Amino acid sequence: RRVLRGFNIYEYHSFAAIQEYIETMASKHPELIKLQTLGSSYQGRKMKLVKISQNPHAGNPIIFIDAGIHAREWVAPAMALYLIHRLVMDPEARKRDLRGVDWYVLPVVNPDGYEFTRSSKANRLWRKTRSKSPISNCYGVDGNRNYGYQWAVSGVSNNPCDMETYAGNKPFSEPETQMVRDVMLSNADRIKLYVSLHAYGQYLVYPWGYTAELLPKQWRKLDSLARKVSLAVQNSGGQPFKVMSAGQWYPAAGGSDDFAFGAAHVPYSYTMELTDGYEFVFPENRLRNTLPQLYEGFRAFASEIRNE
Ligand code: ING
Ligand code: ZN
Repeated sequence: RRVLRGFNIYEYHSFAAIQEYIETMASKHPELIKLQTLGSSYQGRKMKLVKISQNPHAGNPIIFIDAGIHAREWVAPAMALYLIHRLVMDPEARKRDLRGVDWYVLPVVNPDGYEFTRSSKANRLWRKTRSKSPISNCYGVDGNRNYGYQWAVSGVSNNPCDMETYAGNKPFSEPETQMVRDVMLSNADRIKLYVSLHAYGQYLVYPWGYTAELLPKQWRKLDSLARKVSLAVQNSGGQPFKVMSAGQWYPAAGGSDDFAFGAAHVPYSYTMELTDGYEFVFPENRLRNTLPQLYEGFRAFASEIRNE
């Protein structure tokens, strides 16, 4: 299904095309979409938060979704964009899923890395940001080890040349993670649910990530909401999620979900690892089947958050 001048929502797009899609959607639906410019990435790409609401003055609970903190996980930005598409273009979804909740979506947290994985001369499997290390000749920080809650206590590398889990030289060293932090902190009283979209493995995990210890009181609520979401995806023909705490899967500190829960006090905070069976390079021709199945999970999230 083609929307907005030939933009196919079931394809992977450049960051520039994603920005143009968002701008066009916002200008065609000003009653529903407000864009907030958060700042610029390390290389100067403008980051825009997409705020979707039927009544921005109602003070509704906010569902905050981000995607693409890891450059190679292209299915995550594709899902974030599909969310925007459905919430705005599908009259059923608009009526049902925007009732009593506002959606804030940041589709590409790491645009510099994303563009790096798209350029033919570079590395399709790059994960990190693209900032130059001040203490070596290497590039990039793992954005999902850079958040300032229990920073670097487990599951990180201190080596700027590590390709996977370099935590940065301090918490929030990266402009990209600073921007997400500021969205969380400036809306902390209203954000009821935070979901960070990643790939791969079809996991839906909740804090803590920095330790394998379970949250004493809250883990059951986080677990049971995740299982409802998993069931909704399964009922629409998708794969169920493996549900657990992130640290039980593998402990790693400095993740965005730990910061949302621990520092911004977001009561429901998750990392969602989309798709299973294709690792990081999820085939473009499977998006048409997979994104609508996953959407049913977000619909389930919304109906539970609304009734909280
Ligand atoms: N996985 C996540 C990562 O950042 C994760 C898993 C989630 C770790 C939350 C810690 C906290 O390593 C991928 N695929 O990026
Ligand atoms: Zn990831």
